[in-house]
Amino acid sequence: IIKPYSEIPGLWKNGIANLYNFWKLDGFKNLHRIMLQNFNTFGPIYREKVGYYESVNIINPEDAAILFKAEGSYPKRLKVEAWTSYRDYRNRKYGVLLKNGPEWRSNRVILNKEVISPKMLGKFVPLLDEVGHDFVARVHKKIERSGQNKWTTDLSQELFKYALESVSAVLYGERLGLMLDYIDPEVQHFIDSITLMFKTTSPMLYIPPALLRPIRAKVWLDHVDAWDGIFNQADRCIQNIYRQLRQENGHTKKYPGVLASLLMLDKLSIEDIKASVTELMAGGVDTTSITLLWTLYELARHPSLQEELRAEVVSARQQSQGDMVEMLKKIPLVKGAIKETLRLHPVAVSLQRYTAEDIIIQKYHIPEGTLVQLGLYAMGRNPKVFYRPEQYQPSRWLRTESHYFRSLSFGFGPRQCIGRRIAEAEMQIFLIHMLENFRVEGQRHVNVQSTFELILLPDKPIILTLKPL
Ligand code: HEM
Ligand code: 2DC
Repeated sequence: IIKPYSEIPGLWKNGIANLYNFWKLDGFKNLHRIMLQNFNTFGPIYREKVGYYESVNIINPEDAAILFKAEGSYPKRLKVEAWTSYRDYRNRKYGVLLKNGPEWRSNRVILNKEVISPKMLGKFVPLLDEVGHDFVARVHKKIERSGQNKWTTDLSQELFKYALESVSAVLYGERLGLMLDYIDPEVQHFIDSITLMFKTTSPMLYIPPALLRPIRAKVWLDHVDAWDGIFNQADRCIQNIYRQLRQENGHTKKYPGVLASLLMLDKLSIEDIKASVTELMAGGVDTTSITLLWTLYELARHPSLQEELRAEVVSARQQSQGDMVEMLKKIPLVKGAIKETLRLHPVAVSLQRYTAEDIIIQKYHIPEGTLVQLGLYAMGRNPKVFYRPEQYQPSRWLRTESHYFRSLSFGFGPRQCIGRRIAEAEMQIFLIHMLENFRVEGQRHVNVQSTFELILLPDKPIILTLKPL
């Protein structure tokens, strides 16, 4: 028996009252915990309306499968109005992140070949490996300078720089030089702008920018400043490559990076290229760096697991004799660790799609065009989905435990994270180098949780100690 849409449990009748309650619970920071609680109250499907944001929420992998099978040829996520409003306000084009429909698809197909195709890995890996080496050298120097044969610090700033250096190396085929002691204040401003951009986005998920802009609300003004900082720096990098390309006008053998490849390919307009490359550059900083920070945090808490990973890396190094692409095929446990980090500490609290056809989930009818969210954070911590979910266990991803629609940290299908291959290679290479050089230790009894600032972030600084092996 199929029940009608209107019978889905949940609080969806008064968006404004719900927004008020949400705000009282400090919901802007606790979205992931509120979702978890809602699943506990209402079961595996609930309907919700907060402010003007209305959705149906699901948690089971089997239901996720139904949702993604109904995403159609132009999969569409929740529209983040703060981001589109900024572009409309400044008259800038949308990149793949924000485009929809056939235009999204045609841009995405061209970008896929340059960014996410497995063929590109061979080009990216040497660039990323160099950044990994430089990071290790930098940590050794910090350890030496400390005079204590160890370095105790909050690594987040260092990881932001590592991530930006890595994604820039791939996009521009050039180094920014962020592993050096002096760092350009403009680049620091870019990094700070990304964090501010995410932070100011979350309130505007529930209160439309169209209301905030005319009253010159602080979040809107800060948000505009943040994107201005992002676009200014990206424009500088892009101009730089564009100029070089016109001067050289010949082809060097070296891989020139994603941007130059796209310009030479000449299939997308320059404005479209700029828009997407800016998104890639901005999307490539906080995401991977925070995931690496969480991974180091988990490895510090699990010393014997850390040794197991180190043994895997050492043996992979021997077997591949310096060929990094080969080496990346021999580290299943390191890959499991990254998946496990993202299960417990996902970047995205949810995945969403507007359904392209009517579907039935948990016996409820859901009409075409409904915004359905899979609670990724809640799913990762659900004992019905993952055996002993509270345990950090990379080996669960090697075993026969079912993986069916459980590994979704980068999303799913043609609209999944376009930075996925870059992110994975960058994170694997980072962990390889760190495990080969340092032992990571943490502070005892400090329990770090997530806070929602559009992406999920650690709610307090993570202090780690790095010791040379
Ligand atoms: C989209 C996660 C790193 C750029 C997404 C989505 C998720 C995600 C969940 C939405 C996918 C969907 O709706 O199915 C992550 C995680 C990362 C990461 C967990 C690292 C740990 C990156 C990096 C870049 C990037 C390094 C850039 C180089 C993007 C872009 C989109 C996206 C541009 C939108 C793609 C589209 O709409 O076609 N990411 N991401 N991400 N990500 Fe990532
Ligand atoms: C945030 O309720 C919670 O990868 C909302 O690299 C629903 C929602 C919609 C879109 C999601 C966002 C959440 C989290 C951050 C994501 C974003 C799509 C892409 C973005 C997942 C789950 C991210 C971090 C991109 C960012 C690119 C950058 C240029 C802004």
